[in-house]
Amino acid sequence: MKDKLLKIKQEAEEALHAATADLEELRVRYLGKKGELTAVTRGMGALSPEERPAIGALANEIRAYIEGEITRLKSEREAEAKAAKLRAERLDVTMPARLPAVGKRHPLAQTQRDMEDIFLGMGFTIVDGPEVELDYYNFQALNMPEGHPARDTQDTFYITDKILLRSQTSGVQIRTMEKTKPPIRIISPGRVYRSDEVDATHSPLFHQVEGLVVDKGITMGDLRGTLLAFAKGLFGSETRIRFRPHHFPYTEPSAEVDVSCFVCGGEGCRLCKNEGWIEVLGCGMVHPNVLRGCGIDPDVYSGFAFGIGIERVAMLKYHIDDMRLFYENDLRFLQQF
Ligand code: 2U9
Repeated sequence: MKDKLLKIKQEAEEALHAATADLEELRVRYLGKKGELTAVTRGMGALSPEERPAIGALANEIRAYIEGEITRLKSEREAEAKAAKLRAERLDVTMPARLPAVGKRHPLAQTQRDMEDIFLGMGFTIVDGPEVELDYYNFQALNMPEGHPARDTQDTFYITDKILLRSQTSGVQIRTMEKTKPPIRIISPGRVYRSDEVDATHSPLFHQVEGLVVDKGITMGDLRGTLLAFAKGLFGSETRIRFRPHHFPYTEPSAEVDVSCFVCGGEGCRLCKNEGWIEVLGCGMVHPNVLRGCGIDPDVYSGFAFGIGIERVAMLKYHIDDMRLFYENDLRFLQQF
């Protein structure tokens, strides 16, 4: 019986230490109720009382050995599996994070903000108004009665005879003058519409910033000072401006304003087409008819107004030669800003 036990131990030892050993199966095979060791110890009744203690002790020792080995091997395997899992799932927390895709402002929106900031700094307030406008606020109140030839240069889209898409933001200023007593110091940025064919410099929808100042004693000197400060703020502190006489029905006198070229400083280059000057805006002293129409006495008050195309400014600043790029939403264009 002793030989049998030692044989079991030897077999068990070999089986347990095989790399592929199924430990649970081996536990059942040797230690289970129907296991080999159990079968031997059951047969101990046939032994003589002298033999029994020694064989019993050996059987217990072998059982303990097998049990111990199974427990030890199991935890060894568990530890190995855990270590392998940790190795496989290794995470380098010091790696740089994947950056979220951050959007940025559209070049037109950025240009509009830059312009707004300059005027806000000079004490102007931003005023909004409707893009769908009455003929009265877009034309009539601006000294352009029905049939006035200047209406042709600002032809727009009509919803009815009397309702249209605004061709300039001036209606916002008219409404403000109707509602508020001077002093008035406002800008009205926003979308405007014209019935123009699309090309590199025209679009049926574009953007403007218009400005209006009305108070007692406002002169062209104030207009010039304001626009010079604006030009310096937008194009650099070395910028100069010049006025060229012009005509608008809503201002008198009227002027177009050029800035000295911010690329060559006035020497002449490709951007300014060797002129040294670049046209950027129109302006003038508010026409007395316009003031009167809003209930402001032109003998007491005077004012100046100006209009600036945002697309034109953005094209100059960013050296963009085709306006259509602003509206196509091609990321290869937009991501450059
Ligand atoms: C009121 C009175 C007068 C606004 C003005 C211009 C001159 C002008 C253009 C600039 C480029 C339009 O975007 S553009 O095509 N605008 O030249 N705008 S004076 O004059 C006003 C506005 C409101 C009550």
